[in-house]
Amino acid sequence: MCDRDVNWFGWYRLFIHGQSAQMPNTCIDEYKCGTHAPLWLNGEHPKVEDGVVTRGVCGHWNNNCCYYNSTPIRVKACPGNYYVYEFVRPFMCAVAYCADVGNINTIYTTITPETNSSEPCGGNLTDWRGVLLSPRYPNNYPNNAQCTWTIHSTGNTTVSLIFTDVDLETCCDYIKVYDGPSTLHPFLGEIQEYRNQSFRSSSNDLTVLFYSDHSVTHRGFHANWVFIESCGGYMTDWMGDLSSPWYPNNYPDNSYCTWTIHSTGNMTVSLNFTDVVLETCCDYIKVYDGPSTHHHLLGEIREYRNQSFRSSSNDLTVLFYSDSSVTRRGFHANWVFVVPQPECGGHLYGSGLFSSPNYPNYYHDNAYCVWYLSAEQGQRIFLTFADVQ
Ligand SMILES: [Ca+2]
Ligand SMILES: [Ca+2]
Repeated sequence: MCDRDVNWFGWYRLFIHGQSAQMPNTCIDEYKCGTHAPLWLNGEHPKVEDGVVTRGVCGHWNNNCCYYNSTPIRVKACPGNYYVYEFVRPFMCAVAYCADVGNINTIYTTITPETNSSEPCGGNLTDWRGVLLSPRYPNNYPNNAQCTWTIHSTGNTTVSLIFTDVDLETCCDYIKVYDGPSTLHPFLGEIQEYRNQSFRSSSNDLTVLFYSDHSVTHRGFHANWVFIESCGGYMTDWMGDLSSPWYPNNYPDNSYCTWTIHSTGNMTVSLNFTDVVLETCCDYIKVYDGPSTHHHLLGEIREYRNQSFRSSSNDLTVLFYSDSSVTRRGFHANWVFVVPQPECGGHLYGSGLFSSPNYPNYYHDNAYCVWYLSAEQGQRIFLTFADVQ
Protein backbone atom coordinates (compact mmCIF):
# COMPACT_ATOMS: atom_id res chain seq x y z
CA MET A 1 0.00 0.00 0.00
CA CYS A 2 1.18 3.49 -0.77
CA ASP A 3 -0.34 6.30 1.26
CA ARG A 4 1.60 8.90 -0.68
CA ASP A 5 -0.88 8.62 -3.52
CA VAL A 6 -3.93 9.34 -1.37
CA ASN A 7 -5.34 12.84 -1.60
CA TRP A 8 -5.45 13.35 2.17
CA PHE A 9 -7.65 16.18 3.32
CA GLY A 10 -8.96 16.79 6.82
CA TRP A 11 -9.50 14.38 9.67
CA TYR A 12 -9.84 10.60 9.56
CA ARG A 13 -11.14 7.94 11.89
CA LEU A 14 -9.88 4.34 11.58
CA PHE A 15 -12.16 1.32 11.30
CA ILE A 16 -11.37 -2.36 10.96
CA HIS A 17 -14.38 -4.39 9.86
CA GLY A 18 -16.68 -1.74 11.17
CA GLN A 19 -14.95 -1.62 14.54
CA SER A 20 -13.35 1.60 15.67
CA ALA A 21 -9.57 1.29 15.78
CA GLN A 22 -6.65 3.50 16.60
CA MET A 23 -3.12 3.90 15.32
CA PRO A 24 -0.54 1.77 17.12
CA ASN A 25 1.85 3.79 19.24
CA THR A 26 4.53 1.13 19.41
CA CYS A 27 6.81 -0.18 16.70
CA ILE A 28 5.12 -2.37 14.05
CA ASP A 29 7.02 -5.11 12.22
CA GLU A 30 8.22 -4.43 8.70
CA TYR A 31 5.91 -5.66 5.92
CA LYS A 32 2.83 -5.36 8.15
CA CYS A 33 -0.24 -3.22 7.47
CA GLY A 34 -0.11 -4.22 3.83
CA THR A 35 2.93 -2.12 3.11
CA HIS A 36 6.70 -2.19 3.36
CA ALA A 37 7.37 0.25 6.15
CA PRO A 38 4.29 0.60 8.42
CA LEU A 39 3.69 4.02 9.94
CA TRP A 40 2.99 4.17 13.69
CA LEU A 41 2.32 7.01 16.08
CA ASN A 42 5.42 8.01 18.02
CA GLY A 43 3.72 9.17 21.23
CA GLU A 44 0.73 8.67 23.49
CA HIS A 45 -2.78 9.29 22.31
CA PRO A 46 -4.32 12.42 23.85
CA LYS A 47 -7.26 12.59 26.22
CA VAL A 48 -10.39 14.50 25.26
CA GLU A 49 -9.38 17.41 27.47
CA ASP A 50 -5.99 17.65 25.74
CA GLY A 51 -7.69 18.89 22.60
CA VAL A 52 -5.65 18.57 19.45
CA VAL A 53 -2.04 17.40 19.83
CA THR A 54 0.74 16.89 17.34
CA ARG A 55 2.58 13.58 17.21
CA GLY A 56 5.52 12.27 15.24
CA VAL A 57 5.01 9.41 12.80
CA CYS A 58 7.65 6.69 12.37
CA GLY A 59 8.11 4.13 9.63
CA HIS A 60 9.84 0.84 10.55
CA TRP A 61 12.45 -0.20 8.01
CA ASN A 62 15.91 -1.67 7.93
CA ASN A 63 15.56 -2.93 11.53
CA ASN A 64 15.09 0.63 12.70
CA CYS A 65 11.67 1.41 14.22
CA CYS A 66 11.96 5.02 13.13
CA TYR A 67 14.02 4.67 9.97
CA TYR A 68 11.53 6.95 8.23
CA ASN A 69 10.52 10.05 10.12
CA SER A 70 7.28 10.85 8.34
CA THR A 71 5.50 14.19 8.56
CA PRO A 72 3.97 14.69 12.07
CA ILE A 73 0.19 14.60 12.23
CA ARG A 74 -2.43 16.08 14.52
CA VAL A 75 -4.52 13.81 16.72
CA LYS A 76 -7.67 14.47 18.70
CA ALA A 77 -9.56 12.31 21.19
CA CYS A 78 -13.30 12.49 20.71
CA PRO A 79 -16.11 12.04 23.23
CA GLY A 80 -17.29 8.46 22.65
CA ASN A 81 -13.86 6.93 23.15
CA TYR A 82 -12.26 7.14 19.73
CA TYR A 83 -9.62 9.21 17.98
CA VAL A 84 -9.37 11.18 14.78
CA TYR A 85 -6.16 11.78 12.86
CA GLU A 86 -5.34 14.54 10.45
CA PHE A 87 -3.38 12.40 8.01
CA VAL A 88 -1.07 14.06 5.53
CA ARG A 89 0.73 12.76 2.49
CA PRO A 90 3.88 10.81 3.43
CA PHE A 91 6.94 11.77 1.42
CA MET A 92 7.51 8.30 -0.07
CA CYS A 93 5.46 5.47 -1.49
CA ALA A 94 6.33 2.28 0.37
CA VAL A 95 4.72 3.39 3.63
CA ALA A 96 1.15 3.39 4.98
CA TYR A 97 -0.64 4.47 8.14
CA CYS A 98 -1.44 1.50 10.40
CA ALA A 99 -4.58 0.68 12.32
CA ASP A 100 -3.94 -1.43 15.41
CA VAL A 101 -5.68 -4.81 15.14
CA GLY A 102 -4.66 -5.64 18.71
CA ASN A 103 -6.48 -2.68 20.06
CA ILE A 104 -9.85 -2.72 18.40
CA ASN A 105 -12.20 -0.74 20.48
CA THR A 106 -15.49 -2.53 20.86
CA ILE A 107 -16.92 -0.25 23.49
CA TYR A 108 -16.90 2.99 21.59
CA THR A 109 -20.10 4.85 21.20
CA THR A 110 -20.58 7.33 18.45
CA ILE A 111 -22.03 10.49 19.84
CA THR A 112 -24.73 11.60 17.50
CA PRO A 113 -23.91 15.14 16.48
CA GLU A 114 -26.37 17.67 17.79
CA THR A 115 -27.27 18.51 14.23
CA ASN A 116 -26.52 17.05 10.88
CA SER A 117 -24.88 18.61 7.90
CA SER A 118 -28.05 18.77 5.87
CA GLU A 119 -28.93 22.15 7.33
CA PRO A 120 -28.91 24.37 4.26
CA CYS A 121 -26.14 26.90 4.00
CA GLY A 122 -24.08 28.60 1.34
CA GLY A 123 -25.35 29.94 -1.94
CA ASN A 124 -24.85 32.44 -4.71
CA LEU A 125 -24.93 36.07 -3.69
CA THR A 126 -25.37 38.85 -6.22
CA ASP A 127 -26.39 41.91 -4.21
CA TRP A 128 -23.88 44.73 -4.45
CA ARG A 129 -23.39 44.56 -0.70
CA GLY A 130 -24.49 42.34 2.13
CA VAL A 131 -23.65 40.37 5.22
CA LEU A 132 -22.24 36.85 5.27
CA LEU A 133 -22.86 34.81 8.42
CA SER A 134 -22.05 31.31 9.59
CA PRO A 135 -25.19 29.19 10.11
CA ARG A 136 -27.19 30.33 13.18
CA TYR A 137 -24.84 33.24 13.91
CA PRO A 138 -24.49 34.66 16.58
CA ASN A 139 -25.50 31.35 18.11
CA ASN A 140 -23.11 28.42 17.74
CA TYR A 141 -22.82 26.93 14.28
CA PRO A 142 -23.71 23.23 13.86
CA ASN A 143 -21.23 20.39 13.62
CA ASN A 144 -20.41 18.93 10.23
CA ALA A 145 -21.19 22.13 8.39
CA GLN A 146 -19.76 22.63 4.96
CA CYS A 147 -21.02 25.80 3.36
CA THR A 148 -19.84 27.41 0.15
CA TRP A 149 -20.89 30.91 -0.83
CA THR A 150 -19.99 32.51 -4.11
CA ILE A 151 -20.31 36.27 -4.28
CA HIS A 152 -20.73 37.39 -7.87
CA SER A 153 -20.38 40.98 -8.99
CA THR A 154 -21.00 42.26 -12.49
CA GLY A 155 -19.41 44.70 -14.88
CA ASN A 156 -16.20 46.43 -14.03
CA THR A 157 -16.32 45.62 -10.33
CA THR A 158 -14.64 43.26 -7.90
CA VAL A 159 -15.74 41.85 -4.54
CA SER A 160 -14.38 43.10 -1.23
CA LEU A 161 -15.06 40.96 1.85
CA ILE A 162 -14.23 42.12 5.36
CA PHE A 163 -14.50 39.86 8.41
CA THR A 164 -15.80 41.66 11.47
CA ASP A 165 -16.10 38.69 13.82
CA VAL A 166 -14.56 35.22 13.80
CA ASP A 167 -14.91 32.71 16.61
CA LEU A 168 -14.17 29.12 15.61
CA GLU A 169 -12.79 25.96 17.18
CA THR A 170 -9.33 26.90 16.00
CA CYS A 171 -7.97 23.39 15.78
CA CYS A 172 -10.61 21.98 13.55
CA ASP A 173 -13.08 24.40 12.02
CA TYR A 174 -12.11 26.96 9.41
CA ILE A 175 -13.04 29.46 6.72
CA LYS A 176 -11.26 29.49 3.37
CA VAL A 177 -11.48 32.20 0.74
CA TYR A 178 -10.86 31.71 -2.99
CA ASP A 179 -10.36 34.22 -5.79
CA GLY A 180 -12.96 33.02 -8.28
CA PRO A 181 -16.35 31.35 -8.65
CA SER A 182 -15.40 28.07 -6.89
CA THR A 183 -12.98 26.48 -4.44
CA LEU A 184 -10.92 25.32 -7.41
CA HIS A 185 -9.75 28.86 -8.00
CA PRO A 186 -6.68 30.46 -6.39
CA PHE A 187 -6.65 30.24 -2.62
CA LEU A 188 -6.54 33.63 -0.92
CA GLY A 189 -6.41 32.62 2.72
CA GLU A 190 -7.63 30.56 5.65
CA ILE A 191 -9.19 32.03 8.77
CA GLN A 192 -9.50 30.41 12.17
CA GLU A 193 -9.54 33.47 14.40
CA TYR A 194 -10.32 37.15 14.12
CA ARG A 195 -7.52 39.36 12.93
CA ASN A 196 -9.41 41.97 10.96
CA GLN A 197 -9.05 39.97 7.74
CA SER A 198 -10.18 41.37 4.43
CA PHE A 199 -10.13 39.88 0.94
CA ARG A 200 -10.58 41.18 -2.55
CA SER A 201 -11.32 39.31 -5.74
CA SER A 202 -9.21 40.02 -8.79
CA SER A 203 -12.28 39.80 -11.01
CA ASN A 204 -16.04 39.32 -10.51
CA ASP A 205 -16.17 36.39 -8.07
CA LEU A 206 -15.11 35.50 -4.57
CA THR A 207 -15.85 32.11 -2.96
CA VAL A 208 -16.02 31.46 0.78
CA LEU A 209 -15.97 27.98 2.30
CA PHE A 210 -16.95 27.36 5.92
CA TYR A 211 -16.17 23.98 7.44
CA SER A 212 -16.89 22.58 10.89
CA ASP A 213 -15.87 19.12 12.05
CA HIS A 214 -17.91 16.63 14.06
CA SER A 215 -17.50 18.15 17.52
CA VAL A 216 -17.19 21.43 19.41
CA THR A 217 -18.80 24.51 17.96
CA HIS A 218 -18.39 28.23 18.55
CA ARG A 219 -20.15 31.44 17.56
CA GLY A 220 -18.89 31.43 13.97
CA PHE A 221 -18.26 34.46 11.80
CA HIS A 222 -19.73 37.70 10.53
CA ALA A 223 -18.44 39.38 7.38
CA ASN A 224 -19.53 42.22 5.10
CA TRP A 225 -19.08 42.25 1.37
CA VAL A 226 -19.36 45.09 -1.10
CA PHE A 227 -18.69 45.41 -4.81
CA ILE A 228 -15.97 47.89 -5.61
CA GLU A 229 -15.03 49.64 -8.78
CA SER A 230 -12.08 47.88 -10.35
CA CYS A 231 -9.23 50.22 -10.94
CA GLY A 232 -5.50 50.29 -11.33
CA GLY A 233 -3.49 48.90 -14.19
CA TYR A 234 -0.14 48.28 -15.83
CA MET A 235 1.08 51.22 -17.83
CA THR A 236 3.85 51.07 -20.40
CA ASP A 237 3.38 54.32 -22.34
CA TRP A 238 6.29 56.70 -22.01
CA MET A 239 3.96 59.36 -20.61
CA GLY A 240 0.42 59.51 -19.34
CA ASP A 241 -1.73 60.37 -16.42
CA LEU A 242 -3.31 58.60 -13.49
CA SER A 243 -6.30 59.49 -11.40
CA SER A 244 -8.48 58.01 -8.70
CA PRO A 245 -11.71 56.30 -9.85
CA TRP A 246 -14.38 58.74 -11.08
CA TYR A 247 -12.02 61.72 -10.81
CA PRO A 248 -12.78 64.64 -10.66
CA ASN A 249 -15.95 63.38 -9.04
CA ASN A 250 -15.63 61.80 -5.62
CA TYR A 251 -13.96 58.42 -5.55
CA PRO A 252 -15.98 55.44 -4.24
CA ASP A 253 -15.59 53.94 -0.78
CA ASN A 254 -13.56 50.76 -0.39
CA SER A 255 -11.21 51.51 -3.25
CA TYR A 256 -8.00 49.60 -3.52
CA CYS A 257 -6.20 50.40 -6.75
CA THR A 258 -2.64 49.65 -7.76
CA TRP A 259 -0.99 50.97 -10.88
CA THR A 260 2.43 49.86 -11.99
CA ILE A 261 4.19 52.11 -14.45
CA HIS A 262 6.83 50.20 -16.35
CA SER A 263 9.59 51.77 -18.42
CA THR A 264 12.22 49.93 -20.44
CA GLY A 265 15.93 50.18 -21.10
CA ASN A 266 17.75 52.58 -18.86
CA MET A 267 14.69 54.79 -18.44
CA THR A 268 13.20 55.51 -15.05
CA VAL A 269 9.72 56.73 -14.17
CA SER A 270 9.03 60.24 -12.96
CA LEU A 271 5.61 60.85 -11.41
CA ASN A 272 4.22 64.25 -10.41
CA PHE A 273 1.01 64.77 -8.49
CA THR A 274 -1.04 67.70 -9.72
CA ASP A 275 -4.06 67.36 -7.45
CA VAL A 276 -4.72 65.48 -4.21
CA VAL A 277 -7.88 65.82 -2.14
CA LEU A 278 -8.51 62.88 0.19
CA GLU A 279 -10.21 62.16 3.47
CA THR A 280 -6.92 62.73 5.22
CA CYS A 281 -7.65 60.60 8.25
CA CYS A 282 -8.42 57.46 6.41
CA ASP A 283 -7.75 57.39 2.69
CA TYR A 284 -4.27 57.52 1.18
CA ILE A 285 -1.92 57.09 -1.75
CA LYS A 286 1.35 55.22 -1.45
CA VAL A 287 4.18 55.18 -3.96
CA TYR A 288 6.64 52.28 -4.19
CA ASP A 289 9.98 52.06 -5.95
CA GLY A 290 9.44 48.85 -7.92
CA PRO A 291 6.86 46.68 -9.67
CA SER A 292 4.65 45.97 -6.63
CA THR A 293 3.60 47.23 -3.22
CA HIS A 294 6.16 44.86 -1.71
CA HIS A 295 8.96 47.14 -2.85
CA HIS A 296 10.50 50.12 -1.11
CA LEU A 297 7.96 52.73 0.00
CA LEU A 298 8.92 56.11 -1.42
CA GLY A 299 6.14 58.07 0.22
CA GLU A 300 2.59 58.31 1.44
CA ILE A 301 0.29 61.11 0.33
CA ARG A 302 -2.83 62.41 2.01
CA GLU A 303 -2.86 66.01 0.79
CA TYR A 304 -1.44 68.03 -2.06
CA ARG A 305 2.04 69.39 -1.62
CA ASN A 306 3.30 69.21 -5.21
CA GLN A 307 4.77 65.78 -4.60
CA SER A 308 6.96 64.11 -7.20
CA PHE A 309 8.64 60.72 -7.25
CA ARG A 310 11.31 59.05 -9.29
CA SER A 311 11.89 55.30 -9.62
CA SER A 312 15.43 54.01 -9.18
CA SER A 313 14.93 51.51 -11.99
CA ASN A 314 12.16 50.62 -14.47
CA ASP A 315 9.08 50.47 -12.26
CA LEU A 316 7.03 52.65 -10.01
CA THR A 317 3.88 51.40 -8.25
CA VAL A 318 1.07 53.60 -6.96
CA LEU A 319 -1.52 52.37 -4.47
CA PHE A 320 -4.75 54.22 -3.79
CA TYR A 321 -6.84 53.18 -0.81
CA SER A 322 -10.16 54.48 0.49
CA ASP A 323 -11.93 53.17 3.57
CA SER A 324 -15.62 52.42 3.97
CA SER A 325 -16.95 55.96 4.43
CA VAL A 326 -16.42 59.58 3.38
CA THR A 327 -15.00 60.31 -0.04
CA ARG A 328 -13.40 63.32 -1.74
CA ARG A 329 -12.32 64.37 -5.21
CA GLY A 330 -9.25 62.11 -5.22
CA PHE A 331 -6.02 62.66 -7.09
CA HIS A 332 -4.51 63.29 -10.46
CA ALA A 333 -0.89 62.70 -11.45
CA ASN A 334 1.29 62.67 -14.60
CA TRP A 335 4.15 60.35 -15.36
CA VAL A 336 6.92 60.47 -17.89
CA PHE A 337 9.90 58.21 -18.56
CA VAL A 338 13.21 59.93 -18.01
CA VAL A 339 16.85 59.11 -18.53
CA PRO A 340 18.62 58.99 -15.17
CA GLN A 341 20.36 62.24 -14.50
CA PRO A 342 24.12 62.30 -14.96
CA GLU A 343 26.22 63.23 -12.01
CA CYS A 344 27.05 66.89 -11.82
CA GLY A 345 29.00 69.22 -9.63
CA GLY A 346 32.10 68.25 -7.65
CA HIS A 347 35.44 69.46 -6.41
CA LEU A 348 37.73 71.00 -9.04
CA TYR A 349 41.35 71.96 -8.50
CA GLY A 350 43.85 73.93 -10.50
CA SER A 351 42.45 74.85 -13.88
CA GLY A 352 40.07 73.39 -16.44
CA LEU A 353 36.66 73.52 -18.03
CA PHE A 354 33.30 72.53 -16.66
CA SER A 355 29.78 72.83 -17.94
CA SER A 356 26.14 72.25 -17.14
CA PRO A 357 24.95 68.63 -17.51
CA ASN A 358 24.76 67.40 -21.12
CA TYR A 359 26.36 70.60 -22.47
CA PRO A 360 26.26 71.54 -25.35
CA ASN A 361 22.93 69.70 -25.36
CA TYR A 362 20.10 70.87 -23.14
CA TYR A 363 20.55 70.44 -19.41
CA HIS A 364 17.85 68.32 -17.77
CA ASP A 365 15.02 69.42 -15.52
CA ASN A 366 15.50 69.54 -11.80
CA ALA A 367 19.25 69.92 -12.00
CA TYR A 368 21.03 71.05 -8.88
CA CYS A 369 24.80 71.04 -9.22
CA VAL A 370 27.43 72.56 -6.97
CA TRP A 371 31.08 72.89 -7.98
CA TYR A 372 33.77 73.70 -5.42
CA LEU A 373 36.76 75.37 -7.05
CA SER A 374 40.00 75.54 -5.17
CA ALA A 375 43.54 76.72 -5.80
CA GLU A 376 46.86 76.66 -4.02
CA GLN A 377 47.39 79.09 -1.22
CA GLY A 378 48.27 82.53 -2.51
CA GLN A 379 46.63 81.93 -5.87
CA ARG A 380 43.38 83.41 -7.04
CA ILE A 381 40.73 81.84 -9.22
CA PHE A 382 39.61 83.35 -12.51
CA LEU A 383 36.24 82.08 -13.67
CA THR A 384 35.07 82.86 -17.21
CA PHE A 385 31.69 81.89 -18.61
CA ALA A 386 32.16 81.15 -22.30
CA ASP A 387 28.54 80.38 -23.07
CA VAL A 388 25.36 80.83 -21.11
CA GLN A 389 21.98 79.94 -22.51
CA1 LIG B 1 -15.61 21.84 15.58
CA1 LIG C 1 -12.80 57.50 3.26
